[in-house]
Amino acid sequence: MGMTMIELYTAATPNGWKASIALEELGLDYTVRPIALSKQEQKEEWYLKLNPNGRIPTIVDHGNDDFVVFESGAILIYLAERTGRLMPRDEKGRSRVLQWLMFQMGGIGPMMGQANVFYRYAPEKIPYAIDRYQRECRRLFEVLDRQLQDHEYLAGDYSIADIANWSWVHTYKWSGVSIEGLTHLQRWLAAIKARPAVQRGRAVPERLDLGTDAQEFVEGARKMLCLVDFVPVRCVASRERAEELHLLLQSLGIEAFLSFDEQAERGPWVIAVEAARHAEAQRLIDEEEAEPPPAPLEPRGGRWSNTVARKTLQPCSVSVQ
Ligand SMILES: N[C@@H](CCC(=O)N[C@@H](CS)C(=O)NCC(=O)O)C(=O)O
Repeated sequence: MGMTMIELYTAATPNGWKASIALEELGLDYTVRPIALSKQEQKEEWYLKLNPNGRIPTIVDHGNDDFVVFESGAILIYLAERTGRLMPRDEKGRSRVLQWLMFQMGGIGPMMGQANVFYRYAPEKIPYAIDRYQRECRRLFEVLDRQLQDHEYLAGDYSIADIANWSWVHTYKWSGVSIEGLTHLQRWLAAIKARPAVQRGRAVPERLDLGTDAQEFVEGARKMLCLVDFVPVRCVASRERAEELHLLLQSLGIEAFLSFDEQAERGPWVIAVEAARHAEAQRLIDEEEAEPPPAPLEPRGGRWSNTVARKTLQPCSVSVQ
């Protein structure tokens, strides 16, 4: 293949690892240009010229007239074809690899990606969406498990199909999906993880330890998804109380979300508000929560209506929506 000097534009995410793992497995000479997803660098004009989709990864092959390839699946095929490795050349063998590669590109990747969005990053926890994507991931994992029952790897020898699927599936915990009982999948996950080239590729652009950097990672992902504007202000035990406070905030023109988090300390109902009005909302909620219940005890509803009236009289805290 002659001199190959590949430039890899990437970030520490499953789609990025597919490219770096393949480059490591193939022993190709490459340089890494990290892309700061949380700063939206992937949407900058110069980068869109390389990758019209504004996502990572992208490669530029300076050993082939500066040829640019975007879409991780296309990058894997390109590298395999350039080197004649990690994918058989015969029609059927090649097709088998492409089938499992497409399975990852059209199934595993999008479903785990959505599971992450709704389970990890969304300010509002929508049980239906979380459940739907996690179930679909589990179903896809079972498909892999069945294939791996009588195949050491997904399609013949170790190939780009294994690299693509492994890069996503090994992050199953982050998506909140169990691999319990999927013994063949577990065996395959461990075997691929043990490969030195996989370990080197997985550490590109830098090692991201989800255990310690989890919060930072979530913040980064939220910024990337433009969800950064909502921050939690209070957890309360009852849904009714959460709804009352939600209503109060809304009546003052403060955008708020309710979410459900079983692990929340004083939860499980979490009230999140737009960051720009966080201090104001916090003060208000602290005041509300400190107030003793009014007497005489009417059914809730009248409970803080006076406060609403009082607050709405202050012109500066009212905004028209
Ligand atoms: N189908 C694309 C998906 C790439 C993709 O979604 N990349 C994510 C990181 S895993 C990304 O760049 N996200 C940035 C954004 O959404 O702006 C591929 O396989 O290359």
